[in-house]
Amino acid sequence: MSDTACRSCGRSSLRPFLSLGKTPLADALVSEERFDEPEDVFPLEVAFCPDCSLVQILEEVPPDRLFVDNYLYFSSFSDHLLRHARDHALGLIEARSLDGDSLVVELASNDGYLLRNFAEWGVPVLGIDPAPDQADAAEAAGIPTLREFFGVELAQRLRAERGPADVIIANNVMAHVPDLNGFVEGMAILVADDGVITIENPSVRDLIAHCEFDTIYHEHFCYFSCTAVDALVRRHGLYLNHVEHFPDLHGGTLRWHVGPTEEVSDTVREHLAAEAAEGLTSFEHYASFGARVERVRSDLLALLERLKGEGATIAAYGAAAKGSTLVNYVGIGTDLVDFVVDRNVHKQGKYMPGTRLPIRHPAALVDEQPDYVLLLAWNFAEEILRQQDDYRRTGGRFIVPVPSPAIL
Ligand code: DWN
Repeated sequence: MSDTACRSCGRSSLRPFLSLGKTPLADALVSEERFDEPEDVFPLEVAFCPDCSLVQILEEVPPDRLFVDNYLYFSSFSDHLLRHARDHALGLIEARSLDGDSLVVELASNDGYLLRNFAEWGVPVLGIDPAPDQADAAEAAGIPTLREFFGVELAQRLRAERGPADVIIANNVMAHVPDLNGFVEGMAILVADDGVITIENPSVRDLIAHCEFDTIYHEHFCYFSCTAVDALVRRHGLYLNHVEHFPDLHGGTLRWHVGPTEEVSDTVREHLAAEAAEGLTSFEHYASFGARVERVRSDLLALLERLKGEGATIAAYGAAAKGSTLVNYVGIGTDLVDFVVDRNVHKQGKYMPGTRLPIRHPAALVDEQPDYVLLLAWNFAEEILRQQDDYRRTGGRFIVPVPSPAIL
């Protein structure tokens, strides 16, 4: 039992079920100049709240440390994600009859990858993102962006200055905020009475089912089920009215449609019932997860060591935050993996946190033709394997680490 209060309901009955040790910050890639400098590490321990079913980490790294200083994640480096965002935007424009008199606000709008779809249709938008480089990129694309963290104060100011938002979009951000109730209260303040809030995050049900432990890192304070989201939003006078599941995005993502009016659809009841039936509302469901994670670690290490022992050369693909959790928890250094490739130009030339794997351009795979490539960005496997057809046609083979290590 931990005396830490639950980020949602505030009760102090959290039950830890997994520890990934002390790890560096997943997106804190290391520059050449700082290669030899020690980096801060923080405990990475996950707990379950038996009172509201929220899964969450116990450590709290300050958000400006996580998302402002040298934050290198840009959404626009995935074609799959860009298509997903466009479908979402066009669907909302039609379903909500959005037009020049509407207002769409995105929380954690990154480089404008999503809002630009609304702007192209003449729908007024506002991005909110404290990461300066991403906000600069959004502004350069014509997306007005406030460089702030979202919460009650900003919501009140925006509602007073610009009026209510017809649509609030919060993709991959609600898991990233330590003050979870302040964030949701802010959305309740800003959303129009007939408006909608769409919230997207990876599903903790998929995380446990597919052993996606590498998606656990300090940026992700919380790991959501529909059960936990339903309790959370109702605390702020909002209702979980509809749920969409995207099994192929980020290892399994849920999109929750939330609003000030109770119009609960069957999709919500179905997901709540399935989560209860599968055990997501009880500690026992999570209690065995640690042993499964340990099995992936030992199996993956054994596979890489065997291949290396046979004289194979191994690289990796995707300097992802999840990749950082994986290589540091499993212990994958340059003794096993020569380099990591990544399309994000801001990451190339840097090193992975902790194990210091060098990050290069994807062309290195064809140039150097390693025998194997460990796919750290497994959530984009289809897109990346298609893109790396040349490497594979000349005999290169990919290894996926989860749900269990396998050579494709
Ligand atoms: O919640 C978060 C998720 C949504 O994105 C953020 N906190 C941080 C980030 O997590 P991540 O870094 O694990 O996300 P990705 O998008 O799975 O990372 C994929 C990495 O692979 C990126 O660095 C981009 C790169 N990539 C690539 O090199 N070639 C991606 C694709 C699709 C490609 O074709």
